[in-house]
Amino acid sequence: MTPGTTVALVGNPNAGKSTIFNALTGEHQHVGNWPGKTVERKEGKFTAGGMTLNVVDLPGTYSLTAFSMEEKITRDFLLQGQPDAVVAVADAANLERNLYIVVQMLELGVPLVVALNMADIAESRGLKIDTDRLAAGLNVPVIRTIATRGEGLEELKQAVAQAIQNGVHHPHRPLTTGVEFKNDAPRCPNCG
Ligand SMILES: Nc1nc2c(ncn2[C@@H]2O[C@H](COP(=O)(O)OP(=O)(O)OP(=O)(O)O)[C@@H](O)[C@H]2O)c(=O)[nH]1
Ligand SMILES: [Mg+2]
Repeated sequence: MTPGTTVALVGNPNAGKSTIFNALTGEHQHVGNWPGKTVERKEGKFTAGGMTLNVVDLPGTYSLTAFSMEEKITRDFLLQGQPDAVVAVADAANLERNLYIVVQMLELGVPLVVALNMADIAESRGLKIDTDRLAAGLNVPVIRTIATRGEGLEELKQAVAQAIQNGVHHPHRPLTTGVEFKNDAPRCPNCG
């Protein structure tokens, strides 16, 4: 891993992580394999808020329970405290199912931004998601994105840069996993 600040893209399979990854990194990406695994590892760079950030496109996962090889890779990467921030990519058209991994990301205690992707599909089905209310409920920024059209990606970049600068402002209590994750992210005063 290149030294510096690393952002991990996490979310259910098909939520749009790789589309966001490609849009963020453009030409600045490297594709390899996870050590000893046949699963593709994509890493790249983008700039936001005057910072150059490494970004890793993690394999799709429904939870940190790690049943599949993809989930195990994602879990190990997160548990080893590698990312300085996480973008949880959620499919807005299947929000309830997608929120489970988002909640698990809250428990990591790392700066977190939610990309509420596939907004076009959700809206074409008549779903109206109040992103402000969701953000207030989760206590993390929620950005509406349509990754295939590049919509919301500038806002997403800004939110990631801001989240890294602000440190953690959400609960660190393990709600679903019972596991305390270790990382060096600055803690917010309310969390202790
Ligand atoms: N309509 C629409 N399609 C999208 C959007 N974002 C991604 N897609 C499409 O959804 C499909 C899945 O996107 P990917 O980026 O491959 O999803 P992923 O999360 O990387 O999937 P895995 O790597 O399998 O976990 C692709 O066909 C994308 O073109 C979006 O905002 N709107
Ligand atoms: Mg992908």
